[in-house]
Amino acid sequence: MIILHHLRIGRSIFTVWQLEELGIEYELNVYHRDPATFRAPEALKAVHPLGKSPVIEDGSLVLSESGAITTYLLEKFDNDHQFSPPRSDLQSWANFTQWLHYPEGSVFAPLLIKMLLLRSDQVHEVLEDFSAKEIQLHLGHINNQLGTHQFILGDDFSAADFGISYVVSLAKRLGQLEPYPALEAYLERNLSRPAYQRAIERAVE
Ligand SMILES: N[C@@H](CCC(=O)N[C@@H](CS)C(=O)NCC(=O)O)C(=O)O
Repeated sequence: MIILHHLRIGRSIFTVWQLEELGIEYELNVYHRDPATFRAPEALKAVHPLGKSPVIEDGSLVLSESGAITTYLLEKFDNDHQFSPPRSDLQSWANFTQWLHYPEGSVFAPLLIKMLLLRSDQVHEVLEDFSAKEIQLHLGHINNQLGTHQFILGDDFSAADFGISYVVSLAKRLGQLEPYPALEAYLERNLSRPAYQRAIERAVE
């Protein structure tokens, strides 16, 4: 059985959501952040040397990185390609892969800089300027890709929506979503899915 090591609060709730969408049985190990430092507890280092979450175990496999975990779970459980195109449709698959890796690869870093700036009482002009421009670039790009569609790859939900929802939700938490009502609606559409609601019920005890 898949074991998910889930840290509250953080991006692994989006992995819980994926497991719920796939409808598979899984075990959930919940960890809490250190209240003083807001970092992961040492116990996560016993699971994986980085001590971060999400991490899944499947037998002898220990896998970190949310994008890799998504890919693995799709390969193993999405046999009828409900959540991703088959590799035989190479162009669609490549496009899907691009949107799967984009959130962690490009969008997260400027949001993280913004998050740290909000915690700082000093002025960091270079970082402010960089993060503001990059956040605008990436949220604009996601907004354009979405257009009038329901989900990031069109009108069907796909596994690319897990990571995109994560960075859009983080942008919302950082007060960056106001110029993008379509992204607000997109987030609401995703987070109101029954599988996400089940994930919240199970993971937030
Ligand atoms: N690129 C990794 C990032 C993993 C990561 O940084 N997870 C955060 C939770 S959102 C974490 O474990 N932070 C706790 C810490 O660094 O102490 C992924 O996509 O899984």
